[in-house]
Amino acid sequence: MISQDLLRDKFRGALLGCFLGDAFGAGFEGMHPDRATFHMSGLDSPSVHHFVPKKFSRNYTDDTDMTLALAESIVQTGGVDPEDIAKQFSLHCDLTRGYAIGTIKAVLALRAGLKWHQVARMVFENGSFGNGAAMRVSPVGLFYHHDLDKIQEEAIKQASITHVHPLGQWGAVMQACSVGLAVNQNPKETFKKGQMVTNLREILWRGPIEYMRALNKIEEMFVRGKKPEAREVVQSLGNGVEAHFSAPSASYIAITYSPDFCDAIRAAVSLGGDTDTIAGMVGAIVGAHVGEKGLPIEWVEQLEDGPRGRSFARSMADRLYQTWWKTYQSPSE
Ligand code: R7I
Ligand code: MG
Ligand code: MG
Repeated sequence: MISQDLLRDKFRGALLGCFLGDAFGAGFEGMHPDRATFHMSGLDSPSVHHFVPKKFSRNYTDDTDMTLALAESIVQTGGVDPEDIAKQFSLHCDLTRGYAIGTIKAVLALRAGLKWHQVARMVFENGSFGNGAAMRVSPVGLFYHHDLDKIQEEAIKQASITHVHPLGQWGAVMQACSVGLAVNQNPKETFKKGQMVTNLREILWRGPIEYMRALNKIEEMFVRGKKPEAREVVQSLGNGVEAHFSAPSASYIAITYSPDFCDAIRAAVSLGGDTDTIAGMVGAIVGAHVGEKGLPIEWVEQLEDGPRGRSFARSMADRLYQTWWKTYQSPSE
C-alpha cells in the first residue's frame, strides 16, 4: 500500500518528469543517434551526473502543454470526458509550442466550433498515427493507476479527439499503462522488468500487432542483458514521430534505466529523432516511479516558471492527486 505522501509525490514526479524530458529533449530534436549520443557522452560519471548541458532548452513544448490541458480536464470533470478535453485543448493549447500539423488543424477546428468527434480526420483520412495522443497521456496513467483495464479504455477515449488511427491510440495505451505500472513500483528499487512486460502484454495483445512485436524485441534486449547502443535501440524500436516508433522505445528506456532519472533522460535523448517526445514520455514513467524527490533539483530549477510553467505543473499534479483521492479513497464514498 502506497502512503498518501508518496502517491502525491509520484503524481508530481510524473508531470514534472514529462516537463523536464520534453524541455531537455527539445534541444536535440531531429538529431542522428550518433550525434545525440556524442552530446550526452561522459555525463553519466558521478562528478557531472546532474550537469545541465548548454543545449538543454528550459522551455516546454506541445507535449507538456497538452498534458497539462488533459490533467485540467480530469480535475474539472473527475474523469475522461472528450467534450471537456476538447474544450480545454481549445482554451489552453499554445500552438506556437512546436505542434505538428494534424493536431494544429484539430485544435483550430475546435476553436472554429466543430465538435470533438468531427476533427480527427481533417489531415489524415484514416486518422493520425503520430505520437501526440501518447505524449500527453500521463495524467490518465496516474488517475487510473489502480486499474489497468480502465487505463486502456480511458487512454483510447482521450486519444480519439485527435488520433483515431489504432496505432496512434494504442501508443497512448502503452504509455499510459507504463505510467500506471510505474506508480505501483517501489521507488527505492529498479523496475521488475519481467513483471512490467507481462503486465503490458496482458493489455497490448488487444491492440495492433506492432505493439506485441515491440514487446518481444524489448524482452529480447532484456534477456541479452548488456544495455544496447542507442543506434541499436533505434534500429529495433525506432525514434520517430509515429506512435509505434516512439512509445515502445520510451517504455524500454524507462524500464531499463529507472530509478536513475538523469541516466534515463540522457539515454532517451541519445536516441535522437523525436527527442522531446521520447524523453518526455520517459520522464513521465520514471517520474511516476521515483516521485519528485527522485528528480534532479538542479534540472527542475532550470525549467521556465511562467503562467503555465513548473510551479503550475506541480500544483496541477496536486489537484489531480486530490481529485483521485476524492473519487476513489474518500471515506464518505
Ligand atoms: O501526433 P501529433 O500531435 O504529433 C506529435 C509530435 C511530437 O513529436 C511533438 O513533440 C510535436 O513535434 O509533434 O501530430 P500529427 O500531425 O497528427 O502526427 C505527427 C506526424 O506523424 C504527422 O505530421 C505525420 O508526419 C505523421 N503521420 C502520418 N503520416 C502519414 N500518414 C501521422 N499520421 C499519419 C498518416 O496517416
Ligand atoms: Mg513537442
Ligand atoms: Mg516531439
